[in-house]
Amino acid sequence: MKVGLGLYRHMLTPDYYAFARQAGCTHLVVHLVDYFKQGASNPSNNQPTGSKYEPWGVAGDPEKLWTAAELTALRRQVEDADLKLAAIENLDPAFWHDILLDGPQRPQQIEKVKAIVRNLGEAGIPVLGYNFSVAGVCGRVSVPAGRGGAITVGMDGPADDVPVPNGVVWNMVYDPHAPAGTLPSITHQELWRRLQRFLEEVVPVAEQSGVRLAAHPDDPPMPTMRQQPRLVYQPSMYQRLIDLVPSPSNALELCVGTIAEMTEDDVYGAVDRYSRQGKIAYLHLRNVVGKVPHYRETFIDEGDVDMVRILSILKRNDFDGVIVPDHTPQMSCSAPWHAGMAHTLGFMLAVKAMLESSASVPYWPVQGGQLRGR
Ligand SMILES: [Mn+2]
Repeated sequence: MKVGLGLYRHMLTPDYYAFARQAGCTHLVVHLVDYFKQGASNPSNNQPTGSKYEPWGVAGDPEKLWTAAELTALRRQVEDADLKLAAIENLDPAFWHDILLDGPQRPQQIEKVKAIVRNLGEAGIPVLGYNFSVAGVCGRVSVPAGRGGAITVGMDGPADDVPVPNGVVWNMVYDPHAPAGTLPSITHQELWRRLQRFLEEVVPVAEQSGVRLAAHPDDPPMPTMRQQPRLVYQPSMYQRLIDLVPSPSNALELCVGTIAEMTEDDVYGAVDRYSRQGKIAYLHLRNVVGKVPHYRETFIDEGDVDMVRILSILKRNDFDGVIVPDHTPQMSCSAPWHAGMAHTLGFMLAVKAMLESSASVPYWPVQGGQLRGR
């Protein structure tokens, strides 16, 4: 397993690359979507702006696709900093809103997504993370409920079912001039139909390009949010997604925290099952207390999830991909994001070192995800 760091667009600078190297990372996962309202400055905690139902920001320019030249330059910049570019995370709603919404521009937008996938392949970037979600990440609150009073996010009961306004998808504004009103609700069946069409059209291009599409589950994993269905809100739904279009290029951006928030199954079984199938393109690591709709995100070394057990399972199944910290609670200092990431990375590196150091691991999972010696 490889340890990486996720960087947002405004963080693609020598200082952030140096921070990643200093914290022990070998890989980066990069977000090219601007969640920060295209502002000149960004909050020191580097959390996407927007509140419970306020969009994160305005989507990008639909005509400015991420080109092979731009992506190649980015990969070289990252490699010049002695890191490897493991993945691009998330598609800009400007490129694919009508794929999610089954709108009139869908045919052109499918071609745009195919072009981006080809560009990634040409640039030598092996993975494209995506989140097939209409409402996106929303409905959570930030509260000082973390260890030591750290501000953290979570849910305290079901969110109000505030519908998604026209012109918004995936919690970003793609059409500021959309007529007043809200998106009609669709069924789960219809959302899966849209995903299937998307995969059937894009996965073959991904195969040809040497790129893996990697699906993030719905965060928070409620059956519906904002009167829209969620796609992957139980661990088994990942299997349904994989089986829709069997291909090495139809893979997962497995988010341990989100899966731990789900009400069914257990997170260890899910990590075991999907890593054994070789389906995890890369992994988000974070800890959590509780399950939807009552949970909060925690620091990596506390919470419900035994992270040593998670990483042991991955090691046993020869997972060779990249693991990045997901979000962390905000640490009280002038650089909450850096402090949270350094803390999480230190923990990850320690467990990795322990698993790789010798045969005398304190406990070791046997087949089936069960542990002995506990
Ligand atoms: Mn995640």
